[in-house]
Amino acid sequence: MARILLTGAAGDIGTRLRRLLKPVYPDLRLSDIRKPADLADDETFVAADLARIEEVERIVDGIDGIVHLGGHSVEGPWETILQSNIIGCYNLFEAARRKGVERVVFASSNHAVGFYPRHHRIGTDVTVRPDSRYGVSKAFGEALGALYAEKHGLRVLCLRIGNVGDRPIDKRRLSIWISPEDLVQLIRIGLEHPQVRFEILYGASDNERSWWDNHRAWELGYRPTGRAEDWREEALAAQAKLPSDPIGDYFQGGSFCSAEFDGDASRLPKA
Ligand code: 15L
Repeated sequence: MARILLTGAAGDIGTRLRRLLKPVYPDLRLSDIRKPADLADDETFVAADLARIEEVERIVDGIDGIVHLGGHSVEGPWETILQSNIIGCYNLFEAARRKGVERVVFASSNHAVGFYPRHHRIGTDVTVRPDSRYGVSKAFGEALGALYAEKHGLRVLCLRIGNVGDRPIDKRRLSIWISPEDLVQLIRIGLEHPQVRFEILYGASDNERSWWDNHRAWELGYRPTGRAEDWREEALAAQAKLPSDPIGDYFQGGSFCSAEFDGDASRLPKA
């Protein structure tokens, strides 16, 4: 895997990954709709709007493997999700096929399954239960990945990423946090592991309170070093300062579930 493209390079996760991926993949091409403000002299950047396939074909040309973080990374209006995450994701996979790219690591999200309750331990084979238009777009991306893997032989790893950061910032994140270094381990599995054809894994560190069965990641060699519980006290202290959110606190997706919620709350246990 010599030539790697990182989309979404100007975003929060992209900014962290640029620095961690460069020593592993020196021939790293960065892309985003806008140039990162802190682009270094040894970094290669090509701007592209994911909603325009001719621009996506240009950034994908000559590339062996793609780490696709690009798109809108939280809930947004339908038109935004449609252009960035639905059309943009289709363009990415289709351009990869046209240009003969071998592998794609797709940044999916825990929000593809956010409406599972927290007491429910889930694997990656459950029916999706998106908690937002954003979550729907991530489920769509996973489905596209499966199509391009089965029909066109692209090797695809979808990572249902929890929350990337230096440390877990509240109670929910104690279950879903992933360190940037552990995320890089998973990305390397997607770009290099010979057994990867189509896989969905959870992007989480070694978290005691995890809601997810991620045994397949371990089978593929994942050995996370981050442990959310090391920040237990700080995370729970931060949680204590947050307003109560009975719906968000019940479901895995947190506030993505409670936002715009006008469904049947009576099925939730009383606090
Ligand atoms: C995500 O998918 C988002 O990209 C990120 O901003 C966080 O909201 C994260 O999920 C989370 O669930 O904490």
